[in-house]
Amino acid sequence: MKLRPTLTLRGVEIHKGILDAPEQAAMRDALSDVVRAAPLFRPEMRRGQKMSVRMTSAGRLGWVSDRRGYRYEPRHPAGMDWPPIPDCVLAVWRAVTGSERAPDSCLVNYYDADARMGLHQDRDEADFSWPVVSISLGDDALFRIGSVEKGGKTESIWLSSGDVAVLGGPARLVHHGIDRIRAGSSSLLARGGRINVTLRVAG
Ligand code: MD6
Ligand code: FE
Repeated sequence: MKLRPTLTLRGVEIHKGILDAPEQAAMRDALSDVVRAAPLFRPEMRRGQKMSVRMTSAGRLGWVSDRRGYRYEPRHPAGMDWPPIPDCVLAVWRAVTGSERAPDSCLVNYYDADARMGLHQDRDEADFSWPVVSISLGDDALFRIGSVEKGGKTESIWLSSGDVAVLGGPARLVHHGIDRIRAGSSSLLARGGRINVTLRVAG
């Protein structure tokens, strides 16, 4: 892993190309073990619409969404414990946060060619003084960043495989989302698509 000068967009710190190709492949393989232990599922939102992104988690707490709302749970909806967070993923958290405290939640999102994620804030965690660290693998994604307040101006940036984004400090609660994926832009994942991993101190 090489820490290079970061780029900052609306307070979000972006480390381009922090993972080289072998590191990306190792993380892909570690995440496929996570998915084998805790299968991807398509969460429902409060009104019953299904998200287009499929998800699972690793760590002590996993993020779930259903008609009862958004929250962290100690178990997968199918009942199993979440698997441990892979070491290669924890190493990225340590490198970009410098923190000794490990994250307790690792959300794994899988985007196929048509998946997207609407503008949202990450606000289901107990303590917003910890950053959220996000790792991109596979196809490029157009990441939109707005403000802490709803509405107003947004700016977008393409995230590529091996990039890491950090939402911390005054940017911890900015609105953000994924407008679209550039299908076929990466050959990292055999079936194509994109994986996004987000690390958090959740509870
Ligand atoms: C994604 N990312 O990149 C969606 N959340 O697929 C997020 O929702 C996100 O990138 C919190 C912090 C960083 C993120
Ligand atoms: Fe988010």
